[in-house]
Amino acid sequence: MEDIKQRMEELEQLLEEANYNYYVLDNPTITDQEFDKYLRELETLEEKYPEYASLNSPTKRVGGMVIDKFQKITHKIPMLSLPDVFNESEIEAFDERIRKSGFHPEYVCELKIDGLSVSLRYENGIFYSGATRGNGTVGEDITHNVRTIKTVPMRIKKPISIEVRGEIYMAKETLARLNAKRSQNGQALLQNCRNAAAGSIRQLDSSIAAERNLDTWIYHLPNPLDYGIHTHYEALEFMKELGFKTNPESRKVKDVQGILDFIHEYTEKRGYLPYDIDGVVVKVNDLDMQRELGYTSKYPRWAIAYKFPAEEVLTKLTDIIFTVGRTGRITPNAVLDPVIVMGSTVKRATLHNEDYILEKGLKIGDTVSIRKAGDVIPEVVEVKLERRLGNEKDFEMIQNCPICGSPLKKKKDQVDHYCMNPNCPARHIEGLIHFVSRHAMNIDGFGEKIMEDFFNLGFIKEIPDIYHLDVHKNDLIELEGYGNKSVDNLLMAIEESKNNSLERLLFGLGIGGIGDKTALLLARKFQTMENLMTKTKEELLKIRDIGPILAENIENYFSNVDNQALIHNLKELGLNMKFLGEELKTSDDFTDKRFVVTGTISFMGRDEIERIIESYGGKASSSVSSKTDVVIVGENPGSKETKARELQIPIWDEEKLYTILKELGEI
Ligand code: 3B8
Repeated sequence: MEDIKQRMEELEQLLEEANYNYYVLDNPTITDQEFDKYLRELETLEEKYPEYASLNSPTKRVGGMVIDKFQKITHKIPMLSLPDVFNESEIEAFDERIRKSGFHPEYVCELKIDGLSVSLRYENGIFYSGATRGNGTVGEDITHNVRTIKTVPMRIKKPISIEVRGEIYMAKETLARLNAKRSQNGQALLQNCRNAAAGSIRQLDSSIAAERNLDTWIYHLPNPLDYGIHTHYEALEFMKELGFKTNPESRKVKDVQGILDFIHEYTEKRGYLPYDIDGVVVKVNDLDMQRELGYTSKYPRWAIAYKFPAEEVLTKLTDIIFTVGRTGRITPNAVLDPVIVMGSTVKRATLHNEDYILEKGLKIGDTVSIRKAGDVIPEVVEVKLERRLGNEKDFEMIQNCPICGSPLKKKKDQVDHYCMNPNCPARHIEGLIHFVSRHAMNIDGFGEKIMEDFFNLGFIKEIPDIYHLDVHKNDLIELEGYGNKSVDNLLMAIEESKNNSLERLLFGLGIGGIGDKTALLLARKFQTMENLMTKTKEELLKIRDIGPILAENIENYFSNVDNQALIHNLKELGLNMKFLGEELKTSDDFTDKRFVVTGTISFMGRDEIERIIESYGGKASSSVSSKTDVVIVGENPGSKETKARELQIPIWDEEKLYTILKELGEI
């Protein structure tokens, strides 16, 4: 036993060391195969001997721990933020203030990482907790997620107790990859690296943080005196020696000129760094000096954060076009001569509403400055009046819906205009979004926003247009946010959806009252679209679970010539019109009966039992009523059994269920 415990400790150390060399030093010492081999050996041992498994084992870095809420952690030393400055004169004022106190400071310049601050605590060299800044006094316990960050050591090189602080961030490339995936799935894009990192850390399930490949830069030691350290720069070196990832760009400078040089250098280099920075942090290097300068109620007096100005680029506003949302809301959009802002091409920017345009005084043909709000969403900052030539056109708000032509209304005290026509084709969007949605045709990568874009661009007006989208392929690739690859994936998903089983199409058509369950029932019962289309109300009513309203809706839908044409059209386009799912088995015991399963069945899980019931055309529900045919009762059944007895509903015990399943060959 001692041997095993020892081997497990050895493996932990070996893997942790390999992790450090790979992620922090960027200098792998063993191959991936070796790493996996050791990791698997440790996993196997941990499964067999959970009593020896360490909470900070390298196996825990893949996540899997789920908490139900964030606990609070009180910071022993408050976790403050830095005062922002925006120009050279404010930096000079900072230096002057310090010199006036009689000091001759040396400074350390650091990159200001755009992430979220974290405090890490270690007890006797072992990782103990991770906490957010919170309000500076009390933060949130994010230990489970921090453990998944590969550059956070689970044991440091000295067996000491220590707190260090730094920034959790997401690399630019990681964000790009994550957003590409989100765009394919129709999810909203994450605005910037900071939001992405913060969102990942705020997850209760640590598997999500683990997948997000977060990283750290450690830059602050709250208790330097405990370790006999006298300058901030030494503190950085000390933390690096302990195994933390400290930023290699940090530099000692002698004076304001040194600070300005550093700022200019990184204003240039910023775009080439693999992570986002939003400025430069300047700290007094000498720790005695820091202590004497002290703190205000909010900030240290010995450090400032210089923030880079947002990059602004000039371009021409060539037009203002209007789009209609799902709710009928009208949005004006700036059409711009394409320009590159912070690394990507901008051709459009939202102008929000009429008032926004009037406030900015925009005319068509104006030269405007563009920047990216939150570094992602393009925004028109202002018009360059000095560039006006006199031939610019006044902006005029439209009075009619660009889609249906009906008059627009502005609701009282609101800024937005709406198309009020409930039959406006813009409202079709809702039906189109439903058609591609998960439980309907399940077209991966086709979210609400994408449908709105395609609709407004006129690429998709009716359901069949979805299957003609390939003719717009080149236009799509040109659009912001849709790369070559994501367009290919989308077109492929659309093509694949043609093979869906009938029930998905049936549900997707949006026939009143037909949910996914009813669609499945109908598809299974009638097998083909053709067969279903010719059924009368009376024939439909014979099916259990189809009432008079549903039967009428179905009959009405299929007797409408437009709908018949739509289905014909879809068939021509190659959509499958047959039921492809599993055939129902039948059994006198299960078919067409309603069941409630309650209590614990010793030989099978409830989900499995319900699945079997449904595979015979029975129905499993959760509450007992007079409509229930059978209640299956396991151990500790509770009130459902009592109710069944009150209502005199037949009860099956474990044995009875077992016998029936055995006879049917299900076990
Ligand atoms: C003291 C020192 C706050 C910070 C600090 O890259 C303090 O040092 C702080 F009260 O917020 N974002 C950095 C960064 C942030 C801080 C810091 N150093 N490099 C950053």
